[in-house]
Amino acid sequence: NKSSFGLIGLGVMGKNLSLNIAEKGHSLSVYNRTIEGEEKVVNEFLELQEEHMRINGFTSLNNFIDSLEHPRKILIMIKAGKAIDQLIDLLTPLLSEGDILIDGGNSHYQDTKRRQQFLKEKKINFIGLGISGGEEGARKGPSLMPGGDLQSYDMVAPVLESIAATDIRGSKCCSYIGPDGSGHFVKMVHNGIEYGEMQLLAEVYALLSVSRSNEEIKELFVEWNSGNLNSYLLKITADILTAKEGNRYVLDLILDKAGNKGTGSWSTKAAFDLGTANTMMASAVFARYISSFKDKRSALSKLITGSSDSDSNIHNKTIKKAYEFARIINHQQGFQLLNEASKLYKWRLNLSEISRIWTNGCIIRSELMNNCISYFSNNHDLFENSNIIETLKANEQAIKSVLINGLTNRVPLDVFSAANNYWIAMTTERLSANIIQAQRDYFGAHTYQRVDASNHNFFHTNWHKL
Ligand code: NBP
Repeated sequence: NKSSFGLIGLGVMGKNLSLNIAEKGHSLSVYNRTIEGEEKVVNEFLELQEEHMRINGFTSLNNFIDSLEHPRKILIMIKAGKAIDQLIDLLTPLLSEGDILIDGGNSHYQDTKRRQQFLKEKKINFIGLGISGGEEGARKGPSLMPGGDLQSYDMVAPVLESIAATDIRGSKCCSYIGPDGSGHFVKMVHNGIEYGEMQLLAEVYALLSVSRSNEEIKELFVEWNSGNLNSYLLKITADILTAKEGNRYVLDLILDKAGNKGTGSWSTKAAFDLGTANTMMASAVFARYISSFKDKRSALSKLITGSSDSDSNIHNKTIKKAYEFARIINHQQGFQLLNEASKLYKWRLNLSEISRIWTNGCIIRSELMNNCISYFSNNHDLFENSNIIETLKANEQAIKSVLINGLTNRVPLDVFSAANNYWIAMTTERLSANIIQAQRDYFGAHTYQRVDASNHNFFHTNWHKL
């Protein structure tokens, strides 16, 4: 009896996805590499199997491959990067024409495209699958973003759709994204938006903790979460705030150095390549880097003596409005990056459908994401929606107050500032870029366009002669 599906890599994600797949009634073969004859990983995993599940474990790649029905459908859940190429090299001689490999790791979309082309020559199909939801999502229902050849997707859709989260209308949070690396690109931008959302909450916490207790902040977050600001990240941050070990907050025991696995900087680099202004995710990435300079920060902090000003008079409502404002900007920028990539790579991304599969199972699920389904059914840009513009206009004063409060209290507000600057610039008809153009022309004869010329010609001024 051959298995209908295979999974390689029994790490955190692989184990939970395997249990999820088997629970949905699919027969499954699993494989994990064995280092120095140690078969513990596979054996320990098989003990987690429940009675009704049909999982077979393997420590030999040959036996694993032989155990699968044709065409083989194999989900790879190992560390992204070189390990994937090494595994593909081991797998290709064992596979047959028409087999389908699915990479569920956080691989770079350009690597996915390269691997698809390489495997296509061998008549093996390759799907780049973005997965969000972490450990819990993997077990109970993740959000899935598959990209590659549509016919191959159709063949694995019954398994992928059966394990995905369900949205409020009962549809699965798994949808064909588009060709080549589009699934991994969309997952990467998901993470970029996630960086912005997380940093915003960290900044709200920093500002509020000037004058409020963790309990008070939690109460506020719980209240916000019952309305239109509802989100998974807000909910877990509320939980985190009051978690204690003995009589100490866990938060106070955690070193203030933020880690990262690179997807935020990949998104930001993609924004540079595509010429989009993803200032919030970029600021969030840099804020993490700055936090990691702990020793330098500690040393320099000793040089700042004397009491700085402080102002604890900021209203809860003001912070709430500023937070609402900045979240909209973060989403506007994130979807804009998707839209630009879609145009350049001809992916025909459906932003409304992407919003829908991000409404459950994933880390950035929220009420705002729910609303994005309808916002993007007619438009490609949140700024084209009049309700969005009205909300941003109505909250502009609040973000200004929040930034002033941050300056007064010496609290860095990287992403709030980025959100505000972007909005101000985007709603300003004439910016100071005329100076930039003049400087470029002065030192490098780079030329500039003129406001008094009706055509789009470029002009040069001999600045030294004026
Ligand atoms: P883990 O670190 O828990 O597991 C990594 C797995 O990769 C283990 O099974 C490990 O085998 C295997 N592996 C490595 Br490392 N190098 C290998 C190689 N050269 N050949 C074969 N197998 C190799 O990672 P995870 O959190 O399960 O993440 C797996 C993938 O899913 C990553 O790409 C990650 O970015 C992505 N992802 C993670 C999350 C999350 O929330 N954790 C969410 C979404 C996507 P071993 O047991 O022998 O070391």
